[in-house]
Amino acid sequence: MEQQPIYNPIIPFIGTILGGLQDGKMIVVQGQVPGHAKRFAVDFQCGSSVKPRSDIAFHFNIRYDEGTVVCNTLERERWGTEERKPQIPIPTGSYFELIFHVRSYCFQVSVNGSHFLEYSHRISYNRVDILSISGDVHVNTLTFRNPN
Ligand code: 9QG
Repeated sequence: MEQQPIYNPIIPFIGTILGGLQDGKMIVVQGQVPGHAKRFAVDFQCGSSVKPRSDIAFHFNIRYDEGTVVCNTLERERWGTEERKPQIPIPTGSYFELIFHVRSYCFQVSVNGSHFLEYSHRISYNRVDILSISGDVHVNTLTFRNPN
């Protein structure tokens, strides 16, 4: 059974990814970045604990204030080595579609239909059960597509 889309979630958003992640699963985020945006993040988390903080398998963070995208993993409350791509794929003030495609070896991220980056798994994607979205972003629709 496919998870129902989520419309206009309040940000920060934290919600369950029903059935977790599998090779081929896609999470689609459609929204708009406000004109004044400094940063926003999409986090694929292993639980929703605040203290101690849950592991984050994949932190995808667009930093307008630094002109870069930062990707990382939080494990045992520590950030690993950042993978930076010094490019802003979504201008402030614009609508976007971000697709996170789970593959066996990585997360593939595309923006507005174009491949943007890949992030190799550092911790097993099957531990991920929570999606969190925070920072300067409006989300209109969150869609979950299971592999066939
Ligand atoms: O700064 O960098 C990614 O490597 C940290 C940030 C942290 C992450 C991290 O403070 O911020 O972007 O979830 C977090 O803690 C976010 C908001 C070295």
